[in-house]
Amino acid sequence: MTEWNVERAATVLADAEAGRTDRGPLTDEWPGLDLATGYRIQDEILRRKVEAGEHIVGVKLGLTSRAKQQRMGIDSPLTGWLTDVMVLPAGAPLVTRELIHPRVEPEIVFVLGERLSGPAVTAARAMEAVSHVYAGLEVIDSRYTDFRFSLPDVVADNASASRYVVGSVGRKPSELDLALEACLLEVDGEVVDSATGAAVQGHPAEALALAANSLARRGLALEAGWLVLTGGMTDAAFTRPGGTIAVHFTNLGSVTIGCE
Ligand code: OOG
Ligand code: MG
Repeated sequence: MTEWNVERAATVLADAEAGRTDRGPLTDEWPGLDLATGYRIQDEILRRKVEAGEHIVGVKLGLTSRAKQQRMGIDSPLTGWLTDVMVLPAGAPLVTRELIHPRVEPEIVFVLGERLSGPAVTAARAMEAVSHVYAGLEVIDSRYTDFRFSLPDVVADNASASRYVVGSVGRKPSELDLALEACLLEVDGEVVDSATGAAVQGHPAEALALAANSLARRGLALEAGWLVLTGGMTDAAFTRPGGTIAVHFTNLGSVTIGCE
């Protein structure tokens, strides 16, 4: 049997993404896969994408809310990379056949006005680095069958990152109480879930600080101009061709994805 290593795992996951096929979690075959190695696999997949011409545009957090942690059965937040090809422009359809089994979740999105580098970043310091806040919908598409994975698996798989849409209403952080900022998640015009920003680590700024501090442990920082998706506020909604998923925020406007 072939030995597992970072390169092989990166190839397997990159092939699954490119070929729109799901597979069992790496840890079924590689029980020794640990969190640090998971991040090395994530970084190797990113390195190959950048080599192929993609640009890093930011970072996503995952599993920052109880709703997400309970659904996925993992209680540790994690980070993944966002590149320019993952952007779904506002109004563009989500072509479900281009993906494996996409799900959509509402998120609060930060744009950084300055570099934010850990360790010891506090929520207050993190907010100082934010230039604008937006509504977002993230499309996650685990490369693992039925979204079944352990923490090192989902880290290796870039936190199931696939696509994201950013709303058109940008607010200065000082204009909002983000813990109280509410969202309604609608599927086909029906409200299926709701949350406030407090669902995300008590305040999305805590999630941003967590990302900065977690990256610092790998010698990395959040760069000026980057987007940060702070994590699903509610459970993710399933997509279907012909369906519509929308989120409506109190002050951040609405974002809609039509699926085909
Ligand atoms: C992992 C990615 C989680 C979030 O916002 O919590 C995530 C998954 O649920 O597949 O993006
Ligand atoms: Mg997410």
